[in-house]
Amino acid sequence: MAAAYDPNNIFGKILRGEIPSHKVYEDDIAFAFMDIMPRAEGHVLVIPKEGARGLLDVAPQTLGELMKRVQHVAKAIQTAFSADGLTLHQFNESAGGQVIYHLHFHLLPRWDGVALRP
Ligand code: DGP
Repeated sequence: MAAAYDPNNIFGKILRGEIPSHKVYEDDIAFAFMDIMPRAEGHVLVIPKEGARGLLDVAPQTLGELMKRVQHVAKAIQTAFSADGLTLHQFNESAGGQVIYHLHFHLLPRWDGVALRP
């Protein structure tokens, strides 16, 4: 069973403005910013303002609203970076590859024949 949400995680600090980020979108539900270790040009993270650890504990209504923002930001970055496609990643718990324990979606613009960076 997953641990409780800890607001002291890095993305919680970004939401509170305690550490800087390159913001690309914000409203009452979501915040989007550039990934500090981009696996592709234009790699963006979209997070809820709600304190959720991962996919399993976020409120379903928040998740629905959040996915509308994911789609909105995806369209914007696909256009801005003239991408041929887009990959969406979302990790849960260390076994699932999660490092920062605040729910987030990775939006990765993709180009034909171009692999993700390691
Ligand atoms: P994961 O939890 O495995 O989805 O990976 C966390 C991602 O967060 C990883 O791609 C790097 C990114 N990241 C970690 N620390 C910071 C930070 O301080 N600022 C930003 N913008 N991104 C970060």
